[in-house]
Amino acid sequence: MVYDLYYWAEIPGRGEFPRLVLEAAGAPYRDVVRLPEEEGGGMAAMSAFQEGRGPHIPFAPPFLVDGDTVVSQAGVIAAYLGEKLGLAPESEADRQFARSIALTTADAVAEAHDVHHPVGIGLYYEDQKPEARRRAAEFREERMVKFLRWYEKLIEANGSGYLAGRRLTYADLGLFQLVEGLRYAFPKRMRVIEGDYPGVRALVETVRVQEKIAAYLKSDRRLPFNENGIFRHYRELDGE
Ligand SMILES: N[C@@H](CCC(=O)N[C@@H](CS)C(=O)NCC(=O)O)C(=O)O
Repeated sequence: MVYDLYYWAEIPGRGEFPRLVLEAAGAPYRDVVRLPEEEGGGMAAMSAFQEGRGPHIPFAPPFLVDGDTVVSQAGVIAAYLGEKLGLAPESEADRQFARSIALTTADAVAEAHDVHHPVGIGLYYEDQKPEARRRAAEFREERMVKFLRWYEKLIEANGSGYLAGRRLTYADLGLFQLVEGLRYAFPKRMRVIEGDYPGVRALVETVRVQEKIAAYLKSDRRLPFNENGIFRHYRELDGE
């Protein structure tokens, strides 16, 4: 079974959360929008799906199509794939909690996005710069620390080096992507605070060297962060 992942072709964005799970598991998948139209890809394929093929119509990308099953919401897709592909914890309690972690990571991602778009997602960054500066200060000082401290506490309490259970899961892959995104968007701030979270740092490195992830990160399937995406680096929004 080949999974179909639908997401914007030019940014890693939220599509990267399910994509990392597919890559870490070595699962066969198509990044549909990145394919040529002659092969059933391109933006037309994504629009057609959102307009035409009910009853399960996703509100926004990313979404995954697995036969008759359609799943949207980055954290939910990551959980769905992780549970199917052996990248979820074993016990029921840990499996449930891993889902909570993935959705909390999605919240953190949304907040990182809202730093550069605090007034409206349909407006240009240039039209909301003063508000973005205010939002960025609060995000850097309060929210980044609160999220990272929570992940650190989870790793400490769990005792295995992972966020939930005793093996690498989609929740860990999500933390990897969040930390990489924060490092890209807020390099100065991350340099100052990262050292306070040694468990998080170690887990990010564990993910980076996982065999399939290491190969993926070197491939051209891995898109760099950029200023059209969720994690954007604007010098004026970063600070120690
Ligand atoms: N909560 C959703 C958010 C989805 C979302 O906002 N997707 C963006 C791209 S990252 C989009 O294309 N949104 C279109 C829209 O909201 O109209 C998730 O985590 O997947």
